[in-house]
Amino acid sequence: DRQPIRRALLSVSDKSGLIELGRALAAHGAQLISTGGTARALREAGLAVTDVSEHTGFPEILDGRVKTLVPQIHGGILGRRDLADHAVQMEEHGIAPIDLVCVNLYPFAATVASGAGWDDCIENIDIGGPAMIRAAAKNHDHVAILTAPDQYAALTAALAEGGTTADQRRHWAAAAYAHTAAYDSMIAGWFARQLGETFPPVLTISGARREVLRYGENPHQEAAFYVTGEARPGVATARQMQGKALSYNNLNDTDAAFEAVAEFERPAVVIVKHANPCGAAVADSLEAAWTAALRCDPVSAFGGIVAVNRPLDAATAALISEIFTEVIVAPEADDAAREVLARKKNLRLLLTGGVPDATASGLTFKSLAGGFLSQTRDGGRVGEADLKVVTQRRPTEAELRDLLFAFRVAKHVKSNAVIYAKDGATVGIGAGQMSRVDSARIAARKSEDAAGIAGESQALTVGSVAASDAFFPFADGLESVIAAGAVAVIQPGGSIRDQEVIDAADRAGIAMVFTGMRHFRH
Ligand code: 93A
Repeated sequence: DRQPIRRALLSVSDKSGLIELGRALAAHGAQLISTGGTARALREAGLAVTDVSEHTGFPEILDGRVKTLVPQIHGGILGRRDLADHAVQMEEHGIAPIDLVCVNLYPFAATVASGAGWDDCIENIDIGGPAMIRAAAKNHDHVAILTAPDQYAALTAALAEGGTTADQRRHWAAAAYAHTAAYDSMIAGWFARQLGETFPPVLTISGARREVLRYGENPHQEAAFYVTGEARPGVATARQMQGKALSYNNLNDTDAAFEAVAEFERPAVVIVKHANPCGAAVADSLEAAWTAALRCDPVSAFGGIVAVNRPLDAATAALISEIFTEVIVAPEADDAAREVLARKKNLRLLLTGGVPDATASGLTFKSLAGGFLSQTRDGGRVGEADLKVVTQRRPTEAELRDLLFAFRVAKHVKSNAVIYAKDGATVGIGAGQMSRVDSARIAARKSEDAAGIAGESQALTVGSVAASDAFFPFADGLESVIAAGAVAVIQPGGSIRDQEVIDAADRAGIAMVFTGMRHFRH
């Protein structure tokens, strides 16, 4: 049931692989029909080509806006070969059947990325190309449609076998509609951005499939990784330098870790387990930050994901590789660090080329049955000037620094989040509990465990500061933080019982500041 190709229409902006394809088609006796630039390229390679205008008897007009949008082309693509009536009509109007359409579109994305103005972008919206692609894909029973150079080899191989199979043509048709859908989403997204619409009536997000993953969150779930093309440095743009393939959970956790570490200006390390930080620290060097971050919860750090916000050096790499680590993500790594890590064959190293702007705008998505939620990324940040001291005691300078650090970490911990910190490092993290008191207690208990491992006599939370991602609805959460030994607290404030909470702080003689900003993360 193989179908030979007698006539092929080639019209491509991306001309890679074109000549080889043209040669293969010509070698199998196909007539080549092409638009301006494509015809020129084929001719220069010595191939015989019929110009579209010659084939249709109609010139390319309106500066090329109308090249292929004519019945001779679309009739040739859409006519059914199995209906006598279609054959009669085509004959009557002098329309020759086209068996292969090979088209890729005007480079709209590249034009936008180059910083081109409105008119240039509009001119790079391809109309004739998508029309031919969609037509050929619809008539896949009789027409093969190629939309990407990486499909050419299969076509060439099929020619040698006598033609394309129905199965091939169906797969190419599916890819063709994905191609035009992604193209139009890209244009719709560009319009929405130009018009300042964050949430247009229909939100079109398009992603290209990067990889089908081995499985999803669990082995019985299927999964794939799609990339949207956003230039934000991170997991989607990273180069993997070594190690096994990344799993669904690896990708998710690595993203969480890298987004968190991007919050800090000083050298910083964040260790993530199950999408939550289990240690975070800033210091004068990555090495010092790693040691401090690890101390917070060395038990959980086993098999964790480590993110750093500076080029990775050999000393830090050596320390990290002392414990079992799934992934390291860094903006860069020097040769010595690469050499150290190369000894750990399974360890995955991702280099992102940069650190994202934690305050940059962007959208996030969350799926729910029958739809999805979208919101702007939590780029919110509080500085010293935003803080309101609500207690009699004011935080010291050192406490203030730790409070702001802890609140930034809190933003990346699943709610309810309570974080204890000291000297630029977390010393206790309570995440994802249904009650804030539980988060406070769990963080303190984990800190006691960590102190035990470090051989220290008292929990690391003694003399620490504490951050809460949302207000304390009752005094009990704060009392539990005080019981753990915290001497200063940062929280959004805004509860109707704020006064009870402030009174509890004053009774204990601790300092408390309100941020006025909440950082829920679910
Ligand atoms: O300007 S168009 O929207 N009008 C058309 O009729 C048309 N036909 C093909 N763009 C059109 N094309 C596009 O031209 C193809 O999709 C392809 O990307 C490009 C190839 O042009 P050239 O062969 O001149 O390089």
